[in-house]
Amino acid sequence: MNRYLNNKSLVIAGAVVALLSFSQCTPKQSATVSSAPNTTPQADQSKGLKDYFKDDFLMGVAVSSRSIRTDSALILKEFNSVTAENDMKVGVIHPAEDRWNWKNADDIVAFAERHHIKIRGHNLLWHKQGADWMFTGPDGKPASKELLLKRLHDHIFTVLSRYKGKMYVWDVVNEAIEDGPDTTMMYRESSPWWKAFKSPEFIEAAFRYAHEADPTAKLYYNEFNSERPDKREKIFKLLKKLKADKVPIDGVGFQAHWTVGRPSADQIRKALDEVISLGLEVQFTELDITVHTKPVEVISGKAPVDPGFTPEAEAKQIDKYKMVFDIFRQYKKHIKAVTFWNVSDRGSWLDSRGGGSAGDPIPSPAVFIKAYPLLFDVNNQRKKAYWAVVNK
Ligand code: 9MR
Repeated sequence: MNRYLNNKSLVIAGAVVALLSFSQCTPKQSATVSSAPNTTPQADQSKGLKDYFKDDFLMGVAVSSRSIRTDSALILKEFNSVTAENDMKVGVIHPAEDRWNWKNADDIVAFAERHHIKIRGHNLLWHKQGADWMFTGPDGKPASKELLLKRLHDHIFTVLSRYKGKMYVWDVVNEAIEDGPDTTMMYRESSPWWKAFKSPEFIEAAFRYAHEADPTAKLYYNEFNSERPDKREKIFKLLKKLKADKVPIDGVGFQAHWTVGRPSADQIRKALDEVISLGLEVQFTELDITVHTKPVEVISGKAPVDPGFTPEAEAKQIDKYKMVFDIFRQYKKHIKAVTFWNVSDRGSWLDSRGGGSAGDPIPSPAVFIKAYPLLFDVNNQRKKAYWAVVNK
């Protein structure tokens, strides 16, 4: 009886939430938001994603020092792994040679430890959100390779020593492959790291330093658009080279910034098969599936049209999420974790990019179009896509 009452009140609560969000939307959005409640009465409300997938892989989420406070109930109920969305990146944590911003990163680590949640380290070398000071020598000229390697070494040793044994994985190098379709353009040559080295030496060095600093952490190469055949080919080449050079790499992070339109199941499987053939493990490290297939078009002088979370978009997103989790389950032996990039549709990094995904052109001037890419809605409630994912 009690159970019936609980479920019934949840349905009513869901309907109230849906009504409230309906009334808060802009007219364009309100006309298209699905009025169906987000909760499924038959579901076991005591379980979260981490419980549904406990025999398969860890379920993770990108957090900030703010979201571990504001969204802690949802995080603790649903997830058993966290990644700092920004707070451990080189430029954020180490903004000057002699200055370290540990506070936010420490808070996230303490939160995770307190609640027995695992922590992915993100990241140790990236062309973005890096530390500009690393690239300038004491004489004001570009730093030499030797100085850059020393700084990279010292950075990695300081961070990994502080968090030794606390991170189960580090994204050591992020996005070093050129995103464009030309397969002869292998590396991201616009990166300050490439410009300084003109070879992948810095990539190998970062892995070796990380392994020395914390031999217990698994070390990953992390990349986006990894399933697109031309980029997949380039990533595979890099991975083969790292393995041949005996670089201590354990796994590959597929960022999985996807849309309802891409990638196809076949593309995901092929990319997974290649990585696995090299004896590497896999994580999906930054999963989100925007409901837009491309960023919204900006026509000068006209306000951009936000299509909103239409029933059609919702249906496509449900299908896509179901498809990708079916694949994840099939490959569970090799997949160690699936991490969502942001907590809920209330705030996604994609919203300020015109609703498009990673690698898509960002509309200029910036356009705010909600991407609705996650399993929880703007009120932190489970979406229908959530149930499609957990109900096999
Ligand atoms: O989500 C992050 C966003 O808040 C930052 O502004 C952005 C800076 O480029 O980085 C985002 O996270 C990125 C991640 O660290 C690496 N893969 C791509 C993610 C989205 O850009």
